[in-house]
Amino acid sequence: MFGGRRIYDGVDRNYVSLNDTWELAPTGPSPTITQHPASPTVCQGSTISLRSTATGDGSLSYRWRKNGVPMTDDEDTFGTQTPTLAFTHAAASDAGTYDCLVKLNDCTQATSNTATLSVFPTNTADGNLDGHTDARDIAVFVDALVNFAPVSAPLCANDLTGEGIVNPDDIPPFVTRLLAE
Ligand SMILES: [Ca+2]
Ligand SMILES: [Ca+2]
Repeated sequence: MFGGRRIYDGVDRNYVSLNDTWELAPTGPSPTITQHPASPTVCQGSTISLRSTATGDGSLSYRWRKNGVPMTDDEDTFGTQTPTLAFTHAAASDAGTYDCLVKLNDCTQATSNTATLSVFPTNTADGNLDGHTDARDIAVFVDALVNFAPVSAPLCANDLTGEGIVNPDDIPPFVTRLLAE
C-alpha cells in the first residue's frame, strides 16, 4: 500500500515521499441494509423510534444522521449509534429527515433509505386549525377522542395533557379552554 510510480527524471521508478499521505481504499463487501426506517407521523410529546438493521461479515457500527448531520444522544434522544433511534418526547424540533449510516469493520459502508419524521403541535384545542378555540372545534375534538387515527394536525391539537394521545383525560381541559375563549 505504500509507494507509487512516478515518471521522474524521465525514468519510470517506484517513488515514495515523506510528504505523501496515503489512504487505504475500502475493500471487501459492503454491509447490506436489511431493514429501512419507516416515516412516522406523531403528535408532539409522543415516544417514537426509527429502526434500521444491516448484515455483514464482521463488526457492524451504526450512526444515525439528521438532515445529513451525524447525531449524538441527548436527554430525549437515544440510540444514535445503535439500530434503533428513539425519541422519548418528540418535539417540533425533531421533525426532519433521518438516515442510518452502517459501517462494516470500520471500512465499507451502506446507508439506509431516508425517513421523514413529522411532529404536529399539541395543546392548542384548535382542531379546525383556524387560530381560535370555539364551538366549531367541538366536532373535531369528539372525532379525535373517538377515532384516535390517523395522526394528523387536527388530532394532535386536541391532546391537551401532553402525552401525545387524545383520551378522556383531555375532556376537562378542552371544556375549560372552550369556556375561557
Ligand atoms: Ca378553531
Ligand atoms: Ca392527552
